[in-house]
Parts: sequence; structure tokens; C-alpha cells
Amino acid sequence: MSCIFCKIINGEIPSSKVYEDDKVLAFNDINPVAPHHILVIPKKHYDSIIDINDEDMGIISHIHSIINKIAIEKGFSETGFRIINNCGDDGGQEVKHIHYHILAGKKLPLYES
Ligand code: IU
Repeated sequence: MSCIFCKIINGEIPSSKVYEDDKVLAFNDINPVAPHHILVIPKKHYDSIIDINDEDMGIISHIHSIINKIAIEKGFSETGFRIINNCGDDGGQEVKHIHYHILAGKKLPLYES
């Protein structure tokens, strides 16, 4: 198993945990691009959204409910924040284990093209 995020999930590689339950893990990004930069990932490996079938799509709803929880707990819900899911090479996805970025703590620039 070579997936680096799977190794973070099973504790082979340490992470700065923000939240964990039986289905998801949230941790601080090692290379933050904003004052707060958190990644939320499912514990089950999927390369990207394209690999999640209708039956398993509930995990995306769960991830979003955890993003809400984190945003409220950390106060991002007051100031605003951004959720990003890069998908595939052209989408800028470097780690092929689906993950949602939460960016907060500054006024974020509008999208780059
Ligand atoms: P991307 O959407 O695949 O481009 O984002 C991958 C993110 O994973 C990126 O922000 C990295 O800094 C982050 N990351 C990490 O937090 N810990 C790691 O061990 C590795 C990447 I590799």
C-alpha cells in the first residue's frame, strides 16, 4: 500500500489531527497556503470523486457535515472559508486519495485559470 494518505490514516506517518471518526480524518496540511489549511479525507481509499459510486456517495455528505462542524468550531463560519476538491491531473490533484481542502483565515484570491 503506497498511498501516503492511507499511511497517515493507519498511523504509519504522523499528522496533526483536527478531527477523526470511524469514516473520516481531518488534519492540518503540511504545506499550508492559508493561515488555516485543513484536509478532510475518507478512511476508505478512493482515488477521486470519479471512483465513488452512487452506493458510496454518502461519504461525501458525511465529509461535508464534518467540514461544517470544523468550520463552526474554529469560527470559519463567521469569517468565511473555501472548500476545494482538486480532481485529476488537470484539476491539480497531486495526492490520489480524495481529499477536501478547507482554507480559512484570510481573504482568499478569486480563482486562477
Ligand atoms: P492536492 O489537491 O492533491 O494538490 O493537494 C494535496 C495536499 O496534500 C497539498 O496541499 C499538500 O501540501 C498536502 N500534503 C500533506 O498535507 N501531507 C503530505 O504528506 C502530503 C501532501 I505528500
